[in-house]
Amino acid sequence: MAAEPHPSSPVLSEADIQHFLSHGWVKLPACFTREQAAAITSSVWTRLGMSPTDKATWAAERINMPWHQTFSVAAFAPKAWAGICELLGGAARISAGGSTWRDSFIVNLGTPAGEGKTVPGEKLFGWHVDGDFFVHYLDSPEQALLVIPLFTDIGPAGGGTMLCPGAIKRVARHLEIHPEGVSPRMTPRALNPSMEQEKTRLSWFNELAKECKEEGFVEATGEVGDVYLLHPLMLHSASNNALRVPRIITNPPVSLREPFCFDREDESQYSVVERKTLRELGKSRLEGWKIQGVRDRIVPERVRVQERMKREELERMKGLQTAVA
Ligand SMILES: O=C(O)CCC(=O)C(=O)O
Ligand SMILES: [Fe+2]
Repeated sequence: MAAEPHPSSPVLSEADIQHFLSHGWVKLPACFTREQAAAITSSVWTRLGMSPTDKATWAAERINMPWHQTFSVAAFAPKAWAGICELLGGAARISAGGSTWRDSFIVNLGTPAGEGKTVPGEKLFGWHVDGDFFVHYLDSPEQALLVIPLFTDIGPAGGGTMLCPGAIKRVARHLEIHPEGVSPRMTPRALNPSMEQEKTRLSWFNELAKECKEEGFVEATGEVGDVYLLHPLMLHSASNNALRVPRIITNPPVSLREPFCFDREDESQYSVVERKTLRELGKSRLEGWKIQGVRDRIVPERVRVQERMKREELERMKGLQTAVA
């Protein structure tokens, strides 16, 4: 099944595309309304078992919630869907799952100790590239774009995702020289042949972010309805929520029907994301580059954790319904 059709009129200006090619990200404002956001997030606090107005109930700093519902991006946020298609070379290249979003919210509540404290990018320890569920190659289709829809307003130091655009070239180069595949934490296959989830922290990524300090970090701030579209190799990290205004986003993956291609006869067929990858590698074409491993899936620990969380959330929602009835 193909994804939703490609919208006819472009939403990305030439300046947006140039911005993506230079920085690896673009922000599309006002892709959905506050009313839409309010409706889709209406049960978040019941699901969490916390109160938005009582910080004493905020039992965790950040929560990656499980999902209950999926909804069409084209219907919910047509502008975002158009932008996604334009960066990836058209809807026909996107697999069906990539045209839906889920209510798997990522909530950042901050901590009492972190309140009022600004933590710069090089001091964060959560740096990573998304895609904990597959063996990574330069052309991996599983996570073709990183999308961040904002379901709350996010001010500076308000826990917005921190981006590290300078790292894209280093991640791309690492993948180019490891066609045998690397783990989601970038360990070459020879050092982790079974590709099992590594217990080690995100040290490869965290060191990389420190190296990129001079190039600077970008905080994904904005208003409800804004949507960030990021290159799939964009290093990013959760940040400290100094404001302690609850921050809610999601990270819906977009996957492709076929891997990215960096060896196209017809240059006009490169997607914007492919052009950015090539640009970061300083090449116009990767002639003959091929993966030398299997495109394996990995089941991350996250899945088991979220299954348990989902059962707990359903219990809380049932409890609420009983109380109301
Ligand atoms: O919470 C954030 O700002 C980032 C979350 C994230 O990158 C992830 O869950 O993969
Ligand atoms: Fe992430």
